[in-house]
Amino acid sequence: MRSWSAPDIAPLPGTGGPLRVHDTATGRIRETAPGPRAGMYVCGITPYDAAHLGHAFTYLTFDLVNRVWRDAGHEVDYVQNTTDIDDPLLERAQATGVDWRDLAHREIDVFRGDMAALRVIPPTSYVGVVESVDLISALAERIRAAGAAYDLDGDLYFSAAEAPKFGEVGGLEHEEMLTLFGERGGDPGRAGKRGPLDWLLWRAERPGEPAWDSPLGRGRPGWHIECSAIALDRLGPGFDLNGGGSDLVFPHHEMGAAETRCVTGGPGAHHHVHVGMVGLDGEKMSKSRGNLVFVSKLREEGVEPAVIRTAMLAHHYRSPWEWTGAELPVARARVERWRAATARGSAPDATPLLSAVRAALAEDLDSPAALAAIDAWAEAALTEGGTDTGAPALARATLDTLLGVRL
Ligand code: 5CA
Ligand code: ZN
Repeated sequence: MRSWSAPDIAPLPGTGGPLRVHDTATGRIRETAPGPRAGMYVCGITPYDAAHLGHAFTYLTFDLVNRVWRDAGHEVDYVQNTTDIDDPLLERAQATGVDWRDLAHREIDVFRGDMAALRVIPPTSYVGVVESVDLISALAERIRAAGAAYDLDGDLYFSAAEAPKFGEVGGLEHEEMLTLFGERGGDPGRAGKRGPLDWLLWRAERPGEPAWDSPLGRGRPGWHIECSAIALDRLGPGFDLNGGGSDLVFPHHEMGAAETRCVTGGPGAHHHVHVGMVGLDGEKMSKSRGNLVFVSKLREEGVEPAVIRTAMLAHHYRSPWEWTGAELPVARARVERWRAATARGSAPDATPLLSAVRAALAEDLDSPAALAAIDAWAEAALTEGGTDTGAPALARATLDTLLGVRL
């Protein structure tokens, strides 16, 4: 489906170094080693409500990955899905008396507007589930042919016992998996399953639910298989990085990796990267909890996207944090100070600043350290002045190109 409009990206002198980033599967910060084309898959929204700040934090994180890779000279194949058919979408559509397709289209449009405003580089492939039903059912069919799936009253389940490296992404204990599976869209208690962690690949048609014809019968895809199918189709086996919020470590990315391993022998991605949850009032910000701060609402209230972006970049992507609203005036003051510093005719040499920002981001996307380097440069520019007439433009380009903050 249509992606969103791309921000223009100013060129920077020289190139950045390789990106090192935390990998959930090994628990370590490891160097990414893409070829000329880096491949990244990021789990997209389920479009039944507008994008909240938690979503935005996740997409900003992978936007940094994108920018750091590009700065290091790679082209980036960036694939993102959107879950435009799933239980929560159907439930919301029914509850509000809206056609599920209209609801999805409307919310995807708001999301596109938010992402473009935040200067998030768009995916090269933005892919809906509805348009991918054939390739998803084809993967389910391959899994069945491999002997890893079984039928339960017309539904097709992956048998977790047939996943030789189950646990390779999250490294969780069985009990913990069971709890999370129940909390996050799974059905550990369904009667007739061979094992409680077995998951749905294909759901046979139910009265009143949308369904598509497939070699598995009429029905619709389960959740995890949409992402393994789209990633395999667009990026092939063995791509560089798979990402999403930390709520997706289990079951979503574990089960997706098992599906991919079943048909390719490998887990799909070389790196599994997860973003800490943004909360409000001590709870994860989530559509089902309803404790949301919407990006679109902040924009309507006149909050500058550069300020929203700066407020988020003040947090390291792996730390969970709480949105209190107090971030906004702090970020606004910061942006104003950077503006004042870069509005001068001359300033201290910004070449060391560019190196410092590159180094901070290349070491596990340390955006707070990058912002601190900019603060220090701006402080020097405003208090001591400087004689480098190219420095203000270079500092602006550094912020724009590497951090996506256009002053
Ligand atoms: N459509 C699925 C992924 S295939 C999904 O999880 N959709 S979502 O709309 O619930 O979330 C979209 C993305 O935002 C996911 O990567 C999710 O992990 C991330 N996310 C959701 N809530 C938060 C939050 N509070 N903080 C940070 N990231 C979040
Ligand atoms: Zn996903």
